[in-house]
Amino acid sequence: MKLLGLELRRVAMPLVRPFRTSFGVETDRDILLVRAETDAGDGWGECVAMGEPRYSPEYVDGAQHVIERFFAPVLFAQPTLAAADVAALLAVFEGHPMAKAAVEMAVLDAQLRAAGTSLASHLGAVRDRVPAGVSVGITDDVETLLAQVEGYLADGYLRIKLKIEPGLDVERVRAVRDRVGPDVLLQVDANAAYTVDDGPHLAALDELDLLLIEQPLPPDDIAGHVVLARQVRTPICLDESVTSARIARDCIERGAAAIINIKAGRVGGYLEAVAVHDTCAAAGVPVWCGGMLETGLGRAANLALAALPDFTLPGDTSASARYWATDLTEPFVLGDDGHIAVPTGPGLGVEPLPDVLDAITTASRWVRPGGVTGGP
Ligand code: SMG
Ligand code: MG
Repeated sequence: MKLLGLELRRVAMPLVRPFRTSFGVETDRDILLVRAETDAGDGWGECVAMGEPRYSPEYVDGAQHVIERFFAPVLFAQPTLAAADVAALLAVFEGHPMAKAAVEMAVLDAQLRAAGTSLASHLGAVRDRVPAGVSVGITDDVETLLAQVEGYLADGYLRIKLKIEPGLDVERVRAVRDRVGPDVLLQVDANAAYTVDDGPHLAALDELDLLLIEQPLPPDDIAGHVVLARQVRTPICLDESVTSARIARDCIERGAAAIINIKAGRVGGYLEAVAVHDTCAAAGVPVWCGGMLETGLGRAANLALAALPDFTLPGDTSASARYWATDLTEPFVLGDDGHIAVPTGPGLGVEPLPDVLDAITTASRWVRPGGVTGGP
């Protein structure tokens, strides 16, 4: 396959409700889509970088810039390009895993569409539907939180994840546990808001029978997570810390993580995400698929990934309606059984709906070997 061009397209999508975490509030997404134009056809990628560098150092303007300025020339210089080459070619550039993942996803979609193969089967999926969890943001008051949780359970979600931060944690989670009863799968995500000194405080969560505590400490505090794991009975799950299969192995061997959240954007692509999965599976560590408020494009890819064998916990792979009044693709719906079907068509198995795409596009630039055309 020869890469002929990359379209860097920005779309604006309002969330159905604000999503507050310990690091900020998302109300509208400004999303970078990447279209790979190849001599075998086109493919789509979605960059999960947010507008501001709060979840991680990446942000959407920076991702677009690094793709155009540094990644594109390297990829255009290849006489032929396969998706499996992208990560190695871009490894000369430090960091920017979300930007790298978006480009790899677009090339992979083009390649698989041309071959008539679904992403799920290419990655090694063993399921045709995956259990859906939902991530519930921090709310202004506990009644709003309880109402949202009850609404999601009524929708059919099989697992609830509560965002927490210091001061809005144990009591809030206890209120939810009391309301939903002992059988609902419940977990929390701190997005790195605590320090290792909070161990005794976080141990108060143990009696609430949680599946896991996600990323309590800063991403680089692996040693702190090891200490915490000895103070808290609830399993520690790492998200932000795990940026590669190598780091996943290190976290597991050191006892910093008993469970791992896999996000392709965080680890530089769906192919590295499979490597993280394989590393965890070999170590007997369960994984689940994280979410970054994706459109239907990224959601399709996440569902394919979540169909791999070691994804034994429900992920943040919710239905389109959890995020958007109108999704960019045909909407993903929650089945009566609380599962979402894994796409089966070639590549991602979904495409942007042309009318929706036009309506929400705020800018488009085409990067080609001969130069750049189009808006900002
Ligand atoms: O896509 O449902 C989703 C969001 C899931 O909580 C979620 N993601 O740390 O796991 C996480 C957060 C990161 C994104 S917050 C803007
Ligand atoms: Mg997280």
